[in-house]
Amino acid sequence: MPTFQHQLTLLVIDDDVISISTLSSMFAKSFNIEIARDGKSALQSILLKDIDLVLSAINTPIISGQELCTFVKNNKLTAHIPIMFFSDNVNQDEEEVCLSMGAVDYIDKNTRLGILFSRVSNIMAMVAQHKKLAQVSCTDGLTGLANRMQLDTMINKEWYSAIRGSHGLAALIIDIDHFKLFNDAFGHLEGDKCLKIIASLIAGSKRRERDFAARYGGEEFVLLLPFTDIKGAKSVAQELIENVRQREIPAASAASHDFVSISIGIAAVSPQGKDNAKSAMELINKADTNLFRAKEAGRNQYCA
Ligand code: GH3
Ligand code: MG
Ligand code: MG
Ligand code: MG
Repeated sequence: MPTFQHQLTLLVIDDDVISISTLSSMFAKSFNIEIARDGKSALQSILLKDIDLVLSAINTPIISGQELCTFVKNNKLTAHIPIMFFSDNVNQDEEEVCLSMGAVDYIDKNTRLGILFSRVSNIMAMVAQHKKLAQVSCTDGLTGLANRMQLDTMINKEWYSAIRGSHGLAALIIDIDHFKLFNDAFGHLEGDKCLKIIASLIAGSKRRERDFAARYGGEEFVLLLPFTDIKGAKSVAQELIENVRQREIPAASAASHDFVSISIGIAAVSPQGKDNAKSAMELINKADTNLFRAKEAGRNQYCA
C-alpha cells in the first residue's frame, strides 16, 4: 500500500448515508475526508477547500455527478482535480460518457471495498507525486524561496490585482553588495551560505500573508508587498538593511564595508499615483533603476 508524505483530501459525494459512512471510515485512515450529500454542497467544498480527489456517485441530488464533473473540468481553478465515479447501475454507455468528460475512473458501487481502496490510493499516489513536482518546479533549490518562474506569474497577478482593485503594490529588488568580492575572498560554498542567510532574512521581513519573496537571479531577490505604499515599503527596506548588517557576516577585505550589506531599489503603484507603472515589467524596471541609484550612492541603502 502506498504511503503519502502529504495529507491529501478525498471528497466523497453520495446521498446514501450507509455508503458514505462505510467509505469515509475506510478512507479516513489514509486521507482527510470531506463529505457531501448533494452536488451543490460538493461544489462549494471543491471551490473553497483544497480537494485532491473526488469520489462521487452518479445520481447526486441538486447537481448530478456529471454536471459537477462538467463544471469542475471547465473551470481553470479546478480542472486539475481528478474525479472518480461509482455507479449502482453500471453500463458502458454511462462509463463512456463519464470517461469522455474527463473522469479518471468509473466503477461499480458494489465492487469489493479492497479494490475500491486500491484504485483510490493509486490515484492519490499520482496526485502526491504531481504536487511534489509542482512544488519543486516553483522553488529555488538553494534558498527555498520562490523561483523566477513563480515570481513572473505572481508579479503579473499582483500587478493586475492592484490596478483592478485600486490598492497599492510595492516591489523591492534586493541585491547583495560586492558579492563577487565575497565569493573571491571566501569561495562559492561560503557565498552560498551567505545567500541562504540573506534569503531567510528576506523571508522573515514579510509582514502579511500575501507578501511574497523570490530569488530573482544570482544574488538578487524580489519582495512583493501588496496593499503597501512607498512609505510602508521604505520601512520594510530599512528594517531589512539593518537586519542584514546586524547578522555581522564578515565582508571581503577589499569591500568598502566590514560586514555584508545589501542595497534595495523600490517602486510602487498606488490608487492615487499619476505615473503608475503600465505593466508588471515596468514596475520591476523602475525598482531596478532605483537599485542602480542605491549602488551609485554608496550601497547599504535603499532608493525609491
Ligand atoms: P554590486 O555591489 O555592484 O552588486 O557588486 P556584486 O559583486 O555583488 O555584483 P556582480 O553582479 O558583479 O556579482 C554578482 C556575483 O554573485 C557574481 C556571482 O558569482 C555571484 N553569484 C551569483 N549566483 C550565485 C550563487 O548561486 N552562489 C554564489 N556563491 N555566488 C553567486
Ligand atoms: Mg444514489
Ligand atoms: Mg547583482
Ligand atoms: Mg551585488
